[in-house]
Amino acid sequence: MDLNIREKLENIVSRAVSKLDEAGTPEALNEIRVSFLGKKGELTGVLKSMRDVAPEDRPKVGQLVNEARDMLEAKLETVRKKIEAAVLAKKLETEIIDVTLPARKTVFGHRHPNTIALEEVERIFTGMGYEVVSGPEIEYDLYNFEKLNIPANHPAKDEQDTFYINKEIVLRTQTSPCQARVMEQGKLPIRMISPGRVFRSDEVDATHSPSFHQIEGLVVDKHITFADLKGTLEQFAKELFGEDTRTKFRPHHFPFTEPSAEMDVSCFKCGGKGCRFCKGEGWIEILGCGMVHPHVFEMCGIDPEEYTGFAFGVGLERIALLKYEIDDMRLLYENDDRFLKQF
Ligand code: 2NM
Repeated sequence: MDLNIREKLENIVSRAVSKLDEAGTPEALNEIRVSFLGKKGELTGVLKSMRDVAPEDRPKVGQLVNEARDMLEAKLETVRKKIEAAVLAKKLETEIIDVTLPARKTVFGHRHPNTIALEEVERIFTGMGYEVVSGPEIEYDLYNFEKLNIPANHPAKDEQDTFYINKEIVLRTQTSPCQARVMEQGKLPIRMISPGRVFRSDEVDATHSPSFHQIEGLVVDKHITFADLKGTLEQFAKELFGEDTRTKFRPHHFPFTEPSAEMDVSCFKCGGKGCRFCKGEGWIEILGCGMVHPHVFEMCGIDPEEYTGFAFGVGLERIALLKYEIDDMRLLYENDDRFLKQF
């Protein structure tokens, strides 16, 4: 029998064992396995060289190779278990969780004062059977001005006041274009409010912002009168500012209504006696309103001989500032958590 082979096998096994004793990772282990037992491994090489062994020696040599392979496989298994145990021990040590640590508090946000005021106004009007309708913030000049009886040379259309996208398209300066769209659809009667963002080319100060919010209302039906307007807006004021609130209508001008008025409410701080809050007036200006102009009806496809209606517009920020006694509109947009969480 070829003694060389026995020696060769012993050498292979002893080198493999000492390498395995040093292996520390599953990857190193695999590398060693491949280099000895793989297709091109050393032990496999010995097996392949069996053709050169004399036939009578082959059983013995075969047995030796098998023994060597069994030994290596057993050793591999032992080392694999050792490495796995070490990896697990390391994980348990580094990924420790201290279940006694206090939990992180969940911080709940809450509604913005604008949103609280908006939902209050929506609640009042939906309670009276109004629908809430929204429309595009980027509008055609046609809907923002023309159909609302604001002609080409009107000062409201000045580039100083209105953001123009191009000659025909503007950032809406009011939400009434949304109402012109509803009137045009021709489904009557109409009872709607349209809240939403509007844009005017204003400098930022305590009472102005280039982007703010309006809620406009519109009622169209047969036999709607100024008495309906007064009754509705008086009820709105009472629900918003308290049962004892009184209202006052002063004549005004809007292009889209005739007659037009502004509505004041008695100061809900002093009850009308005059205080710092109402600047000694006893009254606070709250909204604009009026009977829809016959020309607006005509341009929106409604017969002004058959139908009448009233409309109004109120600034959302104005309501929020009044209701929560905030003296600077900018506070509403700064999103300082310490400010917002007071409401
Ligand atoms: C206001 C004041 C008065 C108004 C008019 C219309 C429409 F579409 F019917 F013509 N919507 N809103 C209106 C009327 C708005 O804001 C101060």
